[in-house]
Amino acid sequence: MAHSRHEELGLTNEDVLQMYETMVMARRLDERMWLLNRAGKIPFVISCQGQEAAQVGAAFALNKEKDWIAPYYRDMGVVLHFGMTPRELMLSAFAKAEDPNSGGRQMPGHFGQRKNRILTGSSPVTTQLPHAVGVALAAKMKKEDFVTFVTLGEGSSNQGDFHEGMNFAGVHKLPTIVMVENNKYAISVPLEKQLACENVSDRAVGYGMPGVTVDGTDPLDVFKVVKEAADRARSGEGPSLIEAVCYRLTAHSSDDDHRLYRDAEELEQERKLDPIPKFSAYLKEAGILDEASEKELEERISAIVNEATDYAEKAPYAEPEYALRHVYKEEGGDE
Ligand SMILES: Cc1ncc(C[n+]2csc(CCOP(=O)(O)OP(=O)(O)O)c2C)c(N)n1
Ligand SMILES: [Mg+2]
Repeated sequence: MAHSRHEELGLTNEDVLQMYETMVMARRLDERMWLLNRAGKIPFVISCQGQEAAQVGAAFALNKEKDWIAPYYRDMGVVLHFGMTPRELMLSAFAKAEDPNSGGRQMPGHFGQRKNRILTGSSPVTTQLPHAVGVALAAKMKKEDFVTFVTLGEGSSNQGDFHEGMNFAGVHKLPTIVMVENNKYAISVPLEKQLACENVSDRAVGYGMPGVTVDGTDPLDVFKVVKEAADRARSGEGPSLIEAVCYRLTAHSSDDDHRLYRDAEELEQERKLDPIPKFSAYLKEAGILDEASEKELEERISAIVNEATDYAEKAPYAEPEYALRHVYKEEGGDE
């Protein structure tokens, strides 16, 4: 019997089921966050919907015990795979003291968790790229075998930090992987008003690194190219640029009304490429998933999302004095 695509990539049936489960977990958490926002319970949502395949496919190609990641605000799929829990994501959405990213100070989506090697990021887009490149420089100087993985949106690839980070990584052949999640919009600005070249990946040549455009609605395609980039990085061949083409299925954020700049028809067309039903169909065709096991998976995830929501809703806010922690050096403190 011919091998399935995932077997050709060295992935087992359990691996791809795990991929799917992480994608669905990200989607269901995200959907719950919108409900909580519209119910007035959480202040802000910035979605991963439509980008889960790119995120989870890429994360699976990394070594989550060793590699350092610098995710951007939509990367719920990436941080879930690296070990951030649904409960922790909900604590962040509710801005509670136990939020691992910032103790409830930051907006959601500003991931940062040392124990899972998730670099903390800040709000100016693309600032995470030079940071990831700097950590890759550390890997090279210390002769350690980890790579760094950084993501951003296509609009953010026009920001100066992109050029500076990419150039430095290229010149010094650093072990870093840059993945642009091209969701075709930067808030209200469509792709054709963002770039004069055809693909974001066309820019790689200017930095002396390979650039590849991949279907970001297919986790296996993304896994393949990120794996190749990770192998290159680990063997000293330097950085890679990957453009994962996907689509933003929600408004930019819970504060945006996308009906003002995007037609319903376009959204309907793009919904047909929704990575979740697409990967479910692949798994069913490969005989790995069926109606019954899919229902069981959805119920399991739903219970986890419910538990995470209840826990985070009941959790305490930070004490007001906490606002000063990590800002000034504390007597006797180590931070
Ligand atoms: C330096 C900077 N300029 C502007 C903003 C405001 N801003 C936040 S997200 C965003 C759009 C980014 O679009 P893109 O990079 O395509 O990412 P997407 O949101 O589509 O995933 C902008 C302009 C910012 N955070 N930082
Ligand atoms: Mg975009």
